[in-house]
Amino acid sequence: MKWTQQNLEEAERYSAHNYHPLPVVLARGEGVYVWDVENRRYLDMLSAYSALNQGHRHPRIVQALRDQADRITLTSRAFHNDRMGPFLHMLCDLTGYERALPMNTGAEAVETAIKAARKWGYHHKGVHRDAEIIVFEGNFHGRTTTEISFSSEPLYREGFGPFTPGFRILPYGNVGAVAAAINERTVAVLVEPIQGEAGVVVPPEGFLRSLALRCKEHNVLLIADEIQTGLGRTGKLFCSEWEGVRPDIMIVGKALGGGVYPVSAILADHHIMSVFTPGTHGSTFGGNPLAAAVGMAALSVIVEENLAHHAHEIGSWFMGRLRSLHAPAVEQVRGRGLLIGVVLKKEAGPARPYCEALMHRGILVKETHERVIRFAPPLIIKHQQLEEVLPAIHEVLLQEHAVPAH
Ligand code: IF1
Repeated sequence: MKWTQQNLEEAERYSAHNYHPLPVVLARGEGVYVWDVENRRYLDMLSAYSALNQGHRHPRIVQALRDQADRITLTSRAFHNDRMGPFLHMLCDLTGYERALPMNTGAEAVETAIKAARKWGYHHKGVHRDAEIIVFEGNFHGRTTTEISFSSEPLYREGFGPFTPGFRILPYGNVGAVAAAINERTVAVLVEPIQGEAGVVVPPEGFLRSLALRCKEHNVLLIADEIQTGLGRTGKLFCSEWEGVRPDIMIVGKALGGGVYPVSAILADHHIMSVFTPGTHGSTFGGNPLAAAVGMAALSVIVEENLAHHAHEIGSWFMGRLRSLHAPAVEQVRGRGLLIGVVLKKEAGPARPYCEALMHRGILVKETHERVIRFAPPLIIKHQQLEEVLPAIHEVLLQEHAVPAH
């Protein structure tokens, strides 16, 4: 316990307290497993919120990182580098978009999509001023000042104003509300195909499809934030595919960096992407050769190991098993592929103590929105590895964790 304790105290003493992590200090990772400083092993069922779809330290991704580190790592966009072109080529071929704009974090990619949509609105749609973007209650698109401007979560906003105007927040899953809200200044609808942070909220069947139709009808861009749901997580390369939808702008991040480096991008066709001309947007690190080399390896692994299909198969099976536990504390098991939320009943108390109990049994998960336990293991996970932890999950869900009222 000595190392754990020392580390927790150090973090407590020196870090900004903007997180409430589980009290586990990780020192090593491989595949679906991580080890703490006391060398205890855990199954990682969070995967850094889907940034580790390919698992920890995937050999091909780490090799790409090493090889590129031995050549050149950063050039800035003042010069070309020999990795960015091949990376964006691969990304476009794989996704069917004409252009890609590389950034680093998810938050930056969302910002990029917002800027693209606004400029498209002014230059192509003929909106004169005050472009509007429709977003949804419960959304999570990042932490920049603009992104929290349209968050419906007071905790993310309080004390951080003034905010960026130009956003309308509508109920998630309600296309009628969108149709009614679209006006001559509406340039885009920004949507998560499944809301991760809100508690793995799956919208009603047909929502995305009708949304895409409404957007087309009114010449409004559909922007899908697939930072968390993309790259195989929900059983398709992109979650939008489940509804046969091709968004006008696709936002990717997290697993695009293969768990070793931040890599994000927006994808769109030329008629949209062409709003960006030299000097209008950029980033010191976006498209750097190290990121590009890692991005290519990350994509290859997803494709060649057939991770999307695997996530679908194993995810459906695992969700079925979770449901068949019939744990009295559980209200609902929902999700798609390997993005799964176990919603607890009110009387079962908050999800946090369940996560702590799972941690003590060698399973790492994190609560989201009080009452939801999110299960999102790396997509490389095997049937047998999930089978092994089911009894422990069952045991924890059957236990009494509710804090007694006093
Ligand atoms: C944190 C949650 C997940 C995202 C979507 C953009 C971003 C995210 C759909 C921004 C990031 C993260 C951020 C992380 C926790 C995590 C999260 F719990 F907050 F909600 F995944 F579910 N769009 N999500 O999910 O990407 O700038 O972080 O690269 O601690 O805030 P980023």
